[in-house]
Amino acid sequence: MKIGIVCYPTFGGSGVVATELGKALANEGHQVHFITYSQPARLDFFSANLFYHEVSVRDYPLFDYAPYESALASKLVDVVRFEQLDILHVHYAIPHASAAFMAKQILATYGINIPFVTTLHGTDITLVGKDATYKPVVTFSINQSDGVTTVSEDLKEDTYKHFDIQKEIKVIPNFIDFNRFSLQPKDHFKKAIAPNNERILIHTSNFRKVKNTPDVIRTFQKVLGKIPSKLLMVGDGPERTANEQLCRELNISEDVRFLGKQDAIEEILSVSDLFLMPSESESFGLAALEAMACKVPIITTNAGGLPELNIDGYCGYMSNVGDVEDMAKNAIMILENDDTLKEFKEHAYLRAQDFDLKKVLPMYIEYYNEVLQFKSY
Ligand code: GMT
Repeated sequence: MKIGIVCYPTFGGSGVVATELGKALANEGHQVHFITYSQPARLDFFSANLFYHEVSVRDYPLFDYAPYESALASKLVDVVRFEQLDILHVHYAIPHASAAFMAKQILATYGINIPFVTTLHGTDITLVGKDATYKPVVTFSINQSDGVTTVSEDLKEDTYKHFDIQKEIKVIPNFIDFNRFSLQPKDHFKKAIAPNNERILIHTSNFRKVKNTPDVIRTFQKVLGKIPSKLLMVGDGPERTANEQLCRELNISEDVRFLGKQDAIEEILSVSDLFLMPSESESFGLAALEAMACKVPIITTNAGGLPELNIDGYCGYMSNVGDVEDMAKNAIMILENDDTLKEFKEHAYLRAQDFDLKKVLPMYIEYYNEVLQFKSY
């Protein structure tokens, strides 16, 4: 198959899923064309089946807001025509689904029928999409998609609840590539962070409000009161400065390290004992799955699709959003005893295997074939 993938090429979860999916499809012999405004973060190598087409938006004095959606639609028309793509797969509804719809209409005037699949990742529905500013366009372009997937049952239900959707939605969960994410021997690194063999807690995110990062710090403070430990805060974003300030106010800065954006996240996860994800909303929780693949148990909220990943009392624990007391109590329960920690680590790894790339990739390929079978103008 020749597949065009549109995504946000950043460190965000939707971009990671799109890029890893494209790479895996290319490994299977499919030809994959990424169409976006800059090289996706994890697409920094050569592969015979991978192509990248940059969407550039012309700067023009008349534009207060550069029309990216039109530039993307035009690029899609160009790439589909000249590379003879079979299918487009757009990740994140805004503005990718509507750009794909426009491209599809234009291509029909050339006698080309290109189906497009839209994958909804979370905030394109739960936060941004629901906003009246975008809702009619999001609703329309989901309904016009030839196929629609969500990354959890919860997101599927949310989409039906908040939008007037006539389309059947298919759930295909996030996945993990164990070739990259697995426990690695990084003892020297562990020693540098925790010289006295302290437990290492970790949070990775883009530090947006929805990630509820102050609760990471408050939970850690309570754990620190009982168990010698260190906290790694990985990533960057709008809340980071306030988080650093909070650590100073709580007088725990010495035990918290803000590492900023990191490429080799699997190496940092490999030295960690517990992952904290106190999100207000989370459609799946890819960062938690990455941790589990590296044998790191997870403390999460029960928001959104997290109960579809986390198994309470097995590979971690779940608490209500904001219940720092409960999260700290559960964290201590896992961390205070070596045997318990070991058991949770093994369970985290076993649970992650349910989302192995090898199991999820065929679901996408099967879905593309289904969509191609029923393609319509
Ligand atoms: O979590 C983020 O802030 C990034 C966001 C995105 O859209 O890139 O991630 C969303 O998609 C991921 C991949 O499908 C999911 O694993 C995340 O749970 C989801 N984030 C939220 O729902 C907040």
